[in-house]
Amino acid sequence: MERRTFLQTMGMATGVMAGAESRPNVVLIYADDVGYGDLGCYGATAVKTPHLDRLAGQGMRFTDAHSSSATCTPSRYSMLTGEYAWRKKGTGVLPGDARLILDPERLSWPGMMKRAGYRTGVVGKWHLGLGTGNLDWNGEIKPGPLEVGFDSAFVMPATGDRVPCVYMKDRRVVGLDPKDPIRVDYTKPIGDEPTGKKNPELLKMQPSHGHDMAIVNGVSRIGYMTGGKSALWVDEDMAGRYVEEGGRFLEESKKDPFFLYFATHDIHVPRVPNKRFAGKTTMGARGDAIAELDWSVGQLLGRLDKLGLTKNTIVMFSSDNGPVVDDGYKDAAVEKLGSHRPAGALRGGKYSNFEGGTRVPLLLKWPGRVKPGVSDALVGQQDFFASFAKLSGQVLKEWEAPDSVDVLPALLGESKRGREWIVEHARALSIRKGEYKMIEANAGVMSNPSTNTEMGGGGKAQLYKVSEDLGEKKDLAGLMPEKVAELGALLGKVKSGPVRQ
Ligand code: NG6
Ligand code: CA
Repeated sequence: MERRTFLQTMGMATGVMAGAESRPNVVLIYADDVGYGDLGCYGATAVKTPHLDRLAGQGMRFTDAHSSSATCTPSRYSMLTGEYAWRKKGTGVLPGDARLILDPERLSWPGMMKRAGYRTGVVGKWHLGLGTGNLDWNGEIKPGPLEVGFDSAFVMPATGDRVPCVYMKDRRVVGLDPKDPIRVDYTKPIGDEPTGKKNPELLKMQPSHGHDMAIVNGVSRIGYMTGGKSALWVDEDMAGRYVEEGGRFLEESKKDPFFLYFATHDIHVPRVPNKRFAGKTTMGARGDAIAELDWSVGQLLGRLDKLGLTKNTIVMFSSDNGPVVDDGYKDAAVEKLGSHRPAGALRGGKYSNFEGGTRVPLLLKWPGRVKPGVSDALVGQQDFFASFAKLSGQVLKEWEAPDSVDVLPALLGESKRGREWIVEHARALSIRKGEYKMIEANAGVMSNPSTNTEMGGGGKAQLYKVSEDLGEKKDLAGLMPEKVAELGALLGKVKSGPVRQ
């Protein structure tokens, strides 16, 4: 059965377009842990982001765009599958030795783009698991990115703070010497290798919480690993390496329509920017990582210009979850934060049920088609799937991308209307509809002292009128029980299965 969306029923969907216009190149620059207030174009003044600000000035800037979740793995899962991650067990933040959580049998966003004739590539952070369990890092690694719709991949398996600290190209670890095999263990130290816990004297940056296991490049990580010495990454070179690999993909793909999912490590911990950026902002390592991220964006935009591809390439920028200042290393981000507000006017940040958890920057530029502007439309990253399916004339089956809404007219700035409602996912689920947001009753804490995050936990449902109270200061649940019940009923329905809009 074909699906009809709310917008189609309303006669508002954009028609399928002919010629090159229907298959523009697509580059998604997906940053890590960048908050709603972290970029100049979203009000930051303490750190400069000229390239991102230029991107914003040349395209659409969204004020109510959301990652599906307040952490990385579930956001990426939802974006690539078009299905809310909280529907599926095992989609929380993954260890570096987790098995692949995407189902190769199901159509993914890149798989759909491929079907539409695109060359697809991923560069950067993966964090969606690899293999089927008990992975041997020294052999062919699959299933992985290539099995779920990417034609090429240059990725780090999980995160910068999780072992193994190596890059993978397609199905192999890059630069591995077979005589020095990699072993990974997330349960116990391997042999008597030094660890952050035992050997703090070997570290160039101390952990503040967690992150006291294997030491790689003077930084202790989550998980234990040995071997693979010739393959270990150098954190200071990571952004440059991704830019180089992203550029290579663009160069190799310039004749096809292409889709590049460019997932930066910046500005996640450990924040170890290149010496060109280290110490160059007033905000410590976190500010320096923002500057490095902005540089990466500039490099990719420059590359598109050089290849003559700018006009018919959609470049999007967004983040996988809200901001966090201390995420486990003593990198002076807290001390040097000054008056900078990573989540802008929002409450909470990464991990939080409040808007700071999932409301993130979203920029979209397409010089050949989209007029610059600012949009308040409610959109989610899980909507890219259905929206780009529409743009490239792909018809999705009822069960494909079940939680993805075609918001193409909003993304292209042709309609002010995006979704009607959205579910936000952190420790608890919240639902936003119209002017209100309801956070369901949950067993979570009100604040997390290690990351200093307002989590929004609590045993009773909370209700905020976000249209007026963006900072979610005034809980109206007691005053408006009927609104709580109405939103609770909708959330209940969505929990029991996808609800079209
Ligand atoms: C947490 C880590 C944090 C970060 C996060 C995942 C500790 C104490 N904290 O468990 O540092 O890695 O997981 O971040 O280990 S994410 O952006 O990939 O979701
Ligand atoms: Ca993240």
